[in-house]
Amino acid sequence: MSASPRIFDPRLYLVIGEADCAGRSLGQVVRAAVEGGVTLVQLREKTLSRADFIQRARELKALLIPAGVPLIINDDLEVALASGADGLHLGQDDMAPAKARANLGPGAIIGVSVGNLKELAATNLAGCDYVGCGPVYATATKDDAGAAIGPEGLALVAREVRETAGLPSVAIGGISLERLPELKGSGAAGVALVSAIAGAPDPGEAARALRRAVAKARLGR
Ligand code: TZP
Ligand code: MG
Repeated sequence: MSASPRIFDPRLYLVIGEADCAGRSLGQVVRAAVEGGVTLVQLREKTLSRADFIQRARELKALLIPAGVPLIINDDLEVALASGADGLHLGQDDMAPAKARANLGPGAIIGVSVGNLKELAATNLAGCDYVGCGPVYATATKDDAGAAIGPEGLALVAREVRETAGLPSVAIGGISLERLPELKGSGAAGVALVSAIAGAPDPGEAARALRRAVAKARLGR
């Protein structure tokens, strides 16, 4: 879809919208976070018109191209198509991953959210590249995130995803620098975060510290 993004690497996955940036601009926060070591960015805007969402996605894509970091769009296939983004992330209430794949083509990065083993069993992963798994911990960022499954629940889902579909899982929900070491041995290929980076006083330093913690916990290894 876009100019040679770096290969899919979910180790430190920033999920972000302007409302998450504590009054700063989205571009400012994402630029700092990418300098700090974020490997993948998802634009998650819940209140914008489609035209404004497309505009913001285009600006973000332009900012990410020089860094070689792919841009994923939350939920909206039309925004993904119109903005030249690298992929789409789908929730349980969104279109099937296979439909997204049919529209976006073989090179797109497509992910789906799964909250627990029961949801996983009911999800058709055909066409997916990764599964977002959580919330691992309670989170104030997403109202309807569902019950926290903890590192043990994450490990169960990640194992099932790997064994049945051969796909990587990315942990999400309430993950912080302090809690990240608890994910060691969970089998997750990376962590997806909103507030621990977007809401941090220094998003670049937060990303840098989280990258080190991801390596220390051997996620994605
Ligand atoms: N999906 C499940 S939990 C969540 C999303 C988008 C929010 C994660 O935000 P935070 O601030 O990292 O807890
Ligand atoms: Mg959704």
